[in-house]
Amino acid sequence: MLLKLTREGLGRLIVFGDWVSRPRPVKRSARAQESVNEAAAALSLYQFHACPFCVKVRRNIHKLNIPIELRDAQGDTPFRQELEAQGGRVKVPCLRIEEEGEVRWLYESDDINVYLHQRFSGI
Ligand SMILES: N[C@@H](CCC(=O)N[C@@H](CS)C(=O)NCC(=O)O)C(=O)O
Repeated sequence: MLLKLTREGLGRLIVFGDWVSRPRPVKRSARAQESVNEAAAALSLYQFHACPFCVKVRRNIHKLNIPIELRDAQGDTPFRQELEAQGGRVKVPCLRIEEEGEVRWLYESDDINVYLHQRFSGI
């Protein structure tokens, strides 16, 4: 119980720290941003609000200015069940990627950030 509270408190502190120190999002031409927005429609991030690994990925998403849908998988939610049933396990963050009719579930915050950088930082 105490451990859970400490973890939750620390998570919230990290969320606050992120909020006060967020980097500015990149600016693109309207056309480039539109193409990013279109690509982002095929992505969604399964996450917990106060998870430090999720904060790391959300920070990157914010900086790269990608409108990715965030899906809260904490508690007994449909998104949690979806993550477990289709992704294979409840671990966040996890990026759901739809590609040519196929769905891929990418776990690990570092791998997600590398993927997003490779795909969006040059646009
Ligand atoms: N190495 C992973 C660590 C992710 C991790 O430990 N996530 C925790 C939340 S902070 C989790 O999903 N735990 C499973 C659970 O709480 O059910 C990463 O960098 O993404």
